[in-house]
Amino acid sequence: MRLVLVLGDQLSIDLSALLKTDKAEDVVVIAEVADEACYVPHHPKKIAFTFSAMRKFAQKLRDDGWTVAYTKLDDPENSGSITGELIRRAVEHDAAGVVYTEPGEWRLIEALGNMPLKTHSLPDTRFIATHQEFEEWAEGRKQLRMEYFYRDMRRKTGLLMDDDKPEGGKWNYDHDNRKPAPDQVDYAGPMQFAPDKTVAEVLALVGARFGDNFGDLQPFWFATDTGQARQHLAHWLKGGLPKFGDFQDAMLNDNRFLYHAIIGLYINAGLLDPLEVCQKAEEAYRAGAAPLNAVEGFIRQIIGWREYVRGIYFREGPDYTARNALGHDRKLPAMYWGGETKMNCVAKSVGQTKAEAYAHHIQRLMVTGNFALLAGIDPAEVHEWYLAVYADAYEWVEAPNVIGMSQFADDGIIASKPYISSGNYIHKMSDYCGSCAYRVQDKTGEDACPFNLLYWHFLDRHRERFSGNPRMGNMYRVWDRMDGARRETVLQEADNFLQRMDAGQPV
Ligand code: FAD
Ligand code: DLZ
Ligand code: SF4
Repeated sequence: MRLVLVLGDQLSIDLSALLKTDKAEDVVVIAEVADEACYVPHHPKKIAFTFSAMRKFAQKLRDDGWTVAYTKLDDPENSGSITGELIRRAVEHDAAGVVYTEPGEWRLIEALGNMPLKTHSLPDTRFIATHQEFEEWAEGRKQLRMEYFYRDMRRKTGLLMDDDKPEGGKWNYDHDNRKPAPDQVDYAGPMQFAPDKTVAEVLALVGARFGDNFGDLQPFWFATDTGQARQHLAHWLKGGLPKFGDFQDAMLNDNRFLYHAIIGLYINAGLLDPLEVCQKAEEAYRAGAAPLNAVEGFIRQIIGWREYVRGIYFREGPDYTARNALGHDRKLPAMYWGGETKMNCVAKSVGQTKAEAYAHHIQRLMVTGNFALLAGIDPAEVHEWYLAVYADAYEWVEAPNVIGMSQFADDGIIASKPYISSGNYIHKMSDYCGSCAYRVQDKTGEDACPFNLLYWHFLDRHRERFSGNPRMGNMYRVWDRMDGARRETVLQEADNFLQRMDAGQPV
């Protein structure tokens, strides 16, 4: 007999390791371990979601006839690591070896590869593109533009295709999307599930062990099995998808979810299959229940961006998370962990992250990510923060988004220019600025929006690297045309702001 490892983000009944082994002979190993729960200080909701879904998946496997060796976190025999548990179970069951599906993180790939047991690693077939397909696509290209990769994924899956042409004649309908924040949101938000007995037990454990981690454990309402996740998906397809594209980039003080799907955590943990999700969205379009701009935009996020960032993570190798092309070395300020800040956009984005283990893409990119980049925060600290605080965060997807897209620390593999903006963009896309202590209109002075000051500070300190970038020339021309004394004031005020922040003063 062999052991079959199932990790906390591999909770799929069609996982390659389960398909290639034998339920009559082999033993599934699922383990709650301190190493995985503590390698970053995960949000308590994320840990509770993971353990609850693991326990329910183990029960589903047992119901399906598998033998499961499940280790709970508080099991006195728990060795504390995935490899430790495999070794312990191998002795217990006299196993000939371990079969597993490739993990989504180099750290674990290396640890499993170095175990003193016979191992057999299988590809993770829950993705649309194989590693080889991504490599072949990337080979020889000067720039790895997601858009072209996405078109290949459309052709491969047949999603939104009209024979060999894109549905509606265009591959991308983004110019119809991304409207400013709406006055009213006519979708009630994600479906919420009351904790059942399994979840309640996990909540007690997580509250006792991880109650001091950043993040609110209660109220806990995530789906924790595939049936619930599918119910939530159906609810969102009906109520959220039709306006998903329109308000994808909008942000509101009083609405944490807008029309977003809140399914990243379910897909990444294995509760929902990405292709199934996209097919359901396409069905909604074909039935006339959602417009093409919404459905195309949504499908692009999943078969485009999600697959593309995974390709980059595995192509770039284990050192990717240590990259720091811009040489940023400032410490992550306390406001990211809930410390006081006068910047309403940051307070709201961090506040909802603390409450929900969730913020949507533009909050992650253009508020917390933008601020960290403008302020010159060490990308490794930024990366650890994102990996810890979001329920959907696993390194293969988080690192390219943070190190690459958001912090430009990979020197432009993902982003052709840094995602930076002054307060103006946040003002346009949200209602945050109206209730902020700073004034978004002010470019200098005591009340000036810090994004306005830091924006020029960033451009000025990275002039050598970016002034030749054709997409940034305009920004430098505006800066250079500014009166010299005014430029001095901006830089001085930005420095003062950073000094106050570094000294731990609320800014
Ligand atoms: P929606 O906005 O409704 O989008 C639907 C789905 O599209 C998502 O669930 C996700 O599966 C996929 N998707 C959309 N954008 C991306 C993207 N850029 N990369 C990969 N998949 C995408 N996503 C994660 O899954 N895990 C992360 O740890 C993560 N960290 C991020 C960090 C930063 C700095 C940024 C800018 C983005 C990050 N993203 C991450 C991408 C994106 O923000 C989330 O996938 C999304 O906010 C999840 O919420 P949702 O399910 O409501 O998504
Ligand atoms: C995120 C997470 C947590 C909090 N705990 C566990 C765990 O105890 N056992 C486990 O198998 N997986 C856990 N996970 C998910 C893993 O961290 C994830 O499989 C790796 O990071 C690879 O993506
Ligand atoms: Fe954020 Fe500046 Fe607007 Fe305040 S004024 S909410 S700091 S963008």
